[in-house]
Order: sequence, then C-alpha cells, then structure tokens
Amino acid sequence: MDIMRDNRIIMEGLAPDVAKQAAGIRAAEMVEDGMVIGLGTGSTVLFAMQKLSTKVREGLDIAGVPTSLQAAMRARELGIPLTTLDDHPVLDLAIDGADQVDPVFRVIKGRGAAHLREKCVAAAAGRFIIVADPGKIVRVLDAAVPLEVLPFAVTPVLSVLKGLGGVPVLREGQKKDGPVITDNGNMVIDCRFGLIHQPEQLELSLTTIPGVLSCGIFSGFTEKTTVIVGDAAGARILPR
Ligand code: A5P
Repeated sequence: MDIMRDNRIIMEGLAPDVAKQAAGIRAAEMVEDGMVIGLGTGSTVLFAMQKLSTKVREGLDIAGVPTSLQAAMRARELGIPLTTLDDHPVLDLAIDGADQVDPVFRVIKGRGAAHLREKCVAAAAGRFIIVADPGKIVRVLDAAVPLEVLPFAVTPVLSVLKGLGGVPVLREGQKKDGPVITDNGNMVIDCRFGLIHQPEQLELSLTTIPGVLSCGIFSGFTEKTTVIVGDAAGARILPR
C-alpha cells in the first residue's frame, strides 16, 4: 500500500531493490532494435543494463553512450556496445535514475556525482526514461542539490550559494580523504535549499554562477520524460 509520509510516497513492506529491479527491467523493455541510448549511472539503472545485456546476447542491436566511468565499465562488463556523443549526438532515449521526482517530472540527480554528463545525455535524447523506487517520489523537491564545480572556483561558489540562502557542503570522499573528484576532474558541492517550489528558477540561478558546470536539478526535460516506478506488482508508468 502506498502512503504519503514526510513529502515521500512510502511503499510498505517492499525492499527498494525489488522496486528498482522492476523499474529497470521495464525500462529495458522500451529499448528497440537499432536504438542508440543513454546509459545512466547508479543502482537503479544497473538493473536496466543487466536486462539489456541479456537482450544483446539474444541479438538486440544497440549502442549506448555512458554517463560516467561507472556506466562505461558496467557496459563493457555486460557486453553492451558503447558509442559517444561525437558519433551519435542525437540519441533515441536515455535511461537514468533520480534522487527525487516531483509530480510534473522535474527531478534532482547527482548522488553519484555523474549529473554533468547525465544532463548532456538527457539533453541529447528524444525520450528521457527515469527509473525509480517509490521513495524517490515527492510532492515538492527538497533534496540537497549537487553542483559540479570547477576546483578553481570552489570558494567563491560556496559564498554565492550562501548568499542565495543555501546551505552548501563540499562533498567528501568515502575511502578517500578529501573532496570527491568527478569523472571530469571537478568537485561537488551539495547545497540544501529546503522546499524547492520553483525548480526552474533555482536551476537557472545555479547554473549561471561562474564556476558551476552543472546542477542536479533537471527541470527542462519534463515534456520528454517518462517515470517508471517499481512496485510489488512489477512496474508502473507514473501519470503526470
Ligand atoms: C548519479 O550521479 C545519479 O544522478 C543517479 O542517477 C541518481 O542518484 C540515482 O541513483 P540510484 O538509482 O542509485 O538511486
């Protein structure tokens, strides 16, 4: 049974991995022969990639543009052919996870620090397929917003974020001392803003700060976004 608690839909009695797997498999079923697709980063999209791997072994002809080193390494391991945005600047669809999804499909991404390339890939794709477990679905976005920041500009960016009313924290590594360094050689600031009632405005404000390369609010892809949420019965496509 779905219940709303603290701004989130909670599905009682369902392990998140079961939900993620159901969503991932459903997304993989949307991929057709001959497609060039974006391969997202994170724990949910892994299930889509595993299913795609099986379909490739069965003869499905696809190529994927990875959004991170993680996605590229997984694809190689799983036998999913890779390509680049240079060779395929227009993609049929992209499959990716999210940290939060609101009712009109604006999302926050970047828990895995891959949101800069994820946004490039989402922009290139004809369709943006978000795979999620029910805990990601919220009424109003309120997660910390990840920003990929040029190391040269970290200190002034922290000041600007405080001036905008945010609570910024430089992301620290785990099993590595010091800041997280992204696949692109930059740093990550996670910035809390409380309830984000106007994601488009905040995304614009954040991405125009000199030194900010990308922010984890994805508010510009709603028209081409499909959200698949795993549940006990399998997976369902969220109505907007
Ligand atoms: C990677 O940087 C992120 O944008 C992920 O896609 C997002 O955090 C979802 O990850 P999970 O599927 O692991 O929750």
